[in-house]
Amino acid sequence: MNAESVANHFQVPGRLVALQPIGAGNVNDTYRVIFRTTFSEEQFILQRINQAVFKDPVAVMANMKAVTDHAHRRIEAEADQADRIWQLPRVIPAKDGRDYTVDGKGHYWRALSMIASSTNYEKVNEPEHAAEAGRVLGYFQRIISDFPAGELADTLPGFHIAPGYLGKYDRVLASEGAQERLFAVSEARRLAKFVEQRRGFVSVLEDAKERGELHLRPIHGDPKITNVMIDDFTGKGTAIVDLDTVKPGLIHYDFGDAVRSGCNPAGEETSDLSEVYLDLDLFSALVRGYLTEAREFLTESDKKYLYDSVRLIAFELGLRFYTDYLAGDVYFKINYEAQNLNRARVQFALCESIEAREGKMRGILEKYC
Ligand code: GN1
Ligand code: MG
Repeated sequence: MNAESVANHFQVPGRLVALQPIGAGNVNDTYRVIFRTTFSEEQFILQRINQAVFKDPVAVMANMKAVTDHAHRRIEAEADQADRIWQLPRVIPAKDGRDYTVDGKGHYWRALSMIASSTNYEKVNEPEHAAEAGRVLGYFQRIISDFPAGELADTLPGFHIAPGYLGKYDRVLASEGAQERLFAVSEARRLAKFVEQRRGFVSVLEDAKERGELHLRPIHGDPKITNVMIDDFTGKGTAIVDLDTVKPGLIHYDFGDAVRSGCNPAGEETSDLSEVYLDLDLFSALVRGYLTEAREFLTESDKKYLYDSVRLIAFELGLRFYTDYLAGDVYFKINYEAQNLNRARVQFALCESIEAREGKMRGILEKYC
């Protein structure tokens, strides 16, 4: 079934006017849909859930519904004291009352409300943007921090468990296809060395979790800069979107991901490695914004691991891209040959830059914690 006919399955008044694919996202297929009645227009987001990644789409939608219902109540309760109008996508029910619809081929689709008058950006160049990205993540984590993580399904087993990604890498590396790529591409061999030098630190967060220093909480899972919506009128952050990775995890996965994405002015897709670095002004601003909200729920041990989370998540994402390149691009969508290798090069260059700035980054964290 095509997206046009699926769009009619949801509880939206009016008739379909337009349906436009939105290129963003490395995993799901996303469309912006416009419906009109005689007097009004309604726009919403329609997504086909990638079932190669999300094996249990019903559980993904149950997590999303439970967390957004909770968060919407908190947003309402605090609205009078807030310095802005916070938004968060709402799951639009299908006409049969479910939170998704299934097409004739067994594909799962969902509809989500749009965030009004706002824009997301691929890159960050101004500290104020980075501060808003930090603030938006801290706010989201804060309003879901009292939601019991145990009630959420683990919809992506192994997600952000770095030692698991290393195990997967080792298995892929041994395959014939991977060996052929390594033999043919010198840059691929260079990245293999980069990974070898960092094996030791890959379990830093999982070890702390094992020791009971860090605890599972509800997290966003994917707070990269393109998922942060900036209000077109005020320039302030107004929402975080892309909620299909909301599940139990360490808040560090989120913090690390927000920083690796929001403090590298070159973005994820550049091919010029000389542009890639961790910008300390952006970092300082992001940390300031994040802690405005997060100070309330962070423990002393949480704070201890913030730097490590940044280094680790940049490394981990590089490793995930690199592994996917070696495996023949089976997970992340690509638009050109060797795109996943290039994405890995960017994250590893960023990781090196983070390592070189460890002292300064720890200093900034101490100042704001
Ligand atoms: C994927 O689909 P998208 O673009 O929101 C990935 C994230 C990565 C991100 C990097 C479920 O997110 O973990 O950080 O690409 N999502 C999943 O751009 O693997
Ligand atoms: Mg995502």
